[in-house]
Amino acid sequence: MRVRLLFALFALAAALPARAAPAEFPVAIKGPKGEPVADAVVSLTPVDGATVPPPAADGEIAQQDQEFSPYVTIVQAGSKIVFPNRDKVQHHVYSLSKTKKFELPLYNPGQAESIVFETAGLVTLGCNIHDWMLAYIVVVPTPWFAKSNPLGLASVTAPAGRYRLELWHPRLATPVTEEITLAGADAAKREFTLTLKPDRRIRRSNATKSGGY
Ligand SMILES: [Cu+2]
Repeated sequence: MRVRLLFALFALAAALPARAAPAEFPVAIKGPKGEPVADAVVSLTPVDGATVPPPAADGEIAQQDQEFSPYVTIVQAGSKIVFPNRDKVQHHVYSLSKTKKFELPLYNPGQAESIVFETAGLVTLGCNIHDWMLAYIVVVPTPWFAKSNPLGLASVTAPAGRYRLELWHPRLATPVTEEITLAGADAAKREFTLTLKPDRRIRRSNATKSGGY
């Protein structure tokens, strides 16, 4: 009886139309002069009530050569990020952002603490010892996101549905938001031209680069 019920369920599942396979949504991000923009974050959050799978992978932000690597990290809310210190010097990683406040004081070479980011939002990382160290974590409520490469290209692979597209960049004054529909087939490449603020990152002098703490 039980076996027969199982067969019936399998038959039913096979007869149901399968949800369209995920398709690519490619974007090209440009600056005001048409130059490619790297490190832009594209995320697609369902607005049609579609279920979102839980985070699949942890993130990693290393401290290496007295810099954070990578500069921009995107994770789904609920994800864990590991912070390995690959330097021979101490760091003091901190965030004062309301999305997630934390600090890793007296953070020794070889340490690799991890922190869970429960809430969607922006987290700005700094180091109390090395002023120039700066990185961003964009926590998004969706597993469908991508970061633009040095050619300004990114591609999000997501199932068919209706989404709120959000575009963020460290130098973007206001995030770009719009609603889009993915039909279940690879979409045509969308181009976004962003108005960017000047890069205000602290320049690191050669003296501090070769020195250690
Ligand atoms: Cu540091």
